[in-house]
Amino acid sequence: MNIQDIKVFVCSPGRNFVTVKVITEDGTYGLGDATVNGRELAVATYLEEHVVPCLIGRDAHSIEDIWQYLYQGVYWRRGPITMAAIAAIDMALWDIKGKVSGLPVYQLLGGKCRTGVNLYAHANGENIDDTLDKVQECIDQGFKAVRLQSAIPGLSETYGVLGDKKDYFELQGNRPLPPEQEWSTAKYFKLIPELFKKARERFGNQVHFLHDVHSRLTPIESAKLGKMLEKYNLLFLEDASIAENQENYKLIRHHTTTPLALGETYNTIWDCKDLLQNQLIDYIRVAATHAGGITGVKKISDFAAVYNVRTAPHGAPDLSPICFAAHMHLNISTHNFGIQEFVGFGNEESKTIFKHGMTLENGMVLIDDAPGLGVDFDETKASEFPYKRSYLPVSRLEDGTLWHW
Ligand code: CS2
Ligand code: MG
Repeated sequence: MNIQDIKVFVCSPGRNFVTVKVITEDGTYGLGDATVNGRELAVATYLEEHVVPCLIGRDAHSIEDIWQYLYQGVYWRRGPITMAAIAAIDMALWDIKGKVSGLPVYQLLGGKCRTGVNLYAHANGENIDDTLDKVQECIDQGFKAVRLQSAIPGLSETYGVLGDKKDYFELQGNRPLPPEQEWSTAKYFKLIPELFKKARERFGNQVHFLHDVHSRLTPIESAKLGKMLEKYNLLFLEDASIAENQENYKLIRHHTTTPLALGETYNTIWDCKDLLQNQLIDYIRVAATHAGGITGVKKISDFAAVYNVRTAPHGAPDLSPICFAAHMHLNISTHNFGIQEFVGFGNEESKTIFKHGMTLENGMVLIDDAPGLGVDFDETKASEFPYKRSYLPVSRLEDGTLWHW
């Protein structure tokens, strides 16, 4: 069943998404997500200019060979742009294989290991009490795990806090240039232990707590924070320090038993191999869109299983419902799945474009048995929301030093 055409769509229903549609000679098509937040056109061009011409006429069933062809067959390997392009093609080919076989992709991956996919929700507050009120809202909605992020007194904006925006789509908006945000580790350290102390006092152990440091601490600072939070028994502390140097996590691991999660910025197994085989983390957070698709994530997940590391796929609003669906098929069929980040199925505009049968029930996502990934994409609707350049923020210390956002 040969590939006849491949289309790339960039739309912006509140935020940009890059969607790939692979069409076979008999008209069967598959969908993939290639969204790299803030670099969308780089991926779209990579696909249209360098990948699509090489795939026309190839057998759509040859998923592994096409993956290797696009990965090993290219001299300039790895990186977010290349791997997102491979990811989108890979997701689309799995979608096609499911549709042709009449099976949901999870059946092709080994079938169900669980009834549904456990989630963690986001509680983002302007201060500690506001954050705890948001935790209560998540509990009321049935979530059993909640990530807490709070504004930091003395800092105008910080990662993960919505401020006066109603959702992440509005927060990301279409920033003409990267907004600059201030960071102070000292001010952060004053707040975070107090946040989790108050959270445990108010909620006891009824829910799991998580926190995303977003790579802002040096390893010894991460170790210190991990130690300070041990008594609050987090499910995991995410991106405790920058991900590029896997050695950082030897130092952090040496000092604290707070479980560690990392990996949303990783693109290949090579980025996390040392972390996994040395058991320096407890959860690997690679996303299908950023780590080479279903094929790429499966390779990493199986390697992680050897070292008792569970998966906790990235689930931010810049991953489209197609990526989220790919995660559901992976999560329900991966034995060492841990937990899935969940920020909703998108805003009202994006729901008119991306159609799916996934449902939210009691803090879990349930997927239906539609063949393939179970998501559809309305090209006409998508064209009503044209691309708008947008940037992620840049972070600086109070003295102006450029820092990790
Ligand atoms: C965050 C992301 O969800 C998370 O864990 O780290 O929201 C991240 O900031 C975005 O995906 C960046 O585009
Ligand atoms: Mg994160």
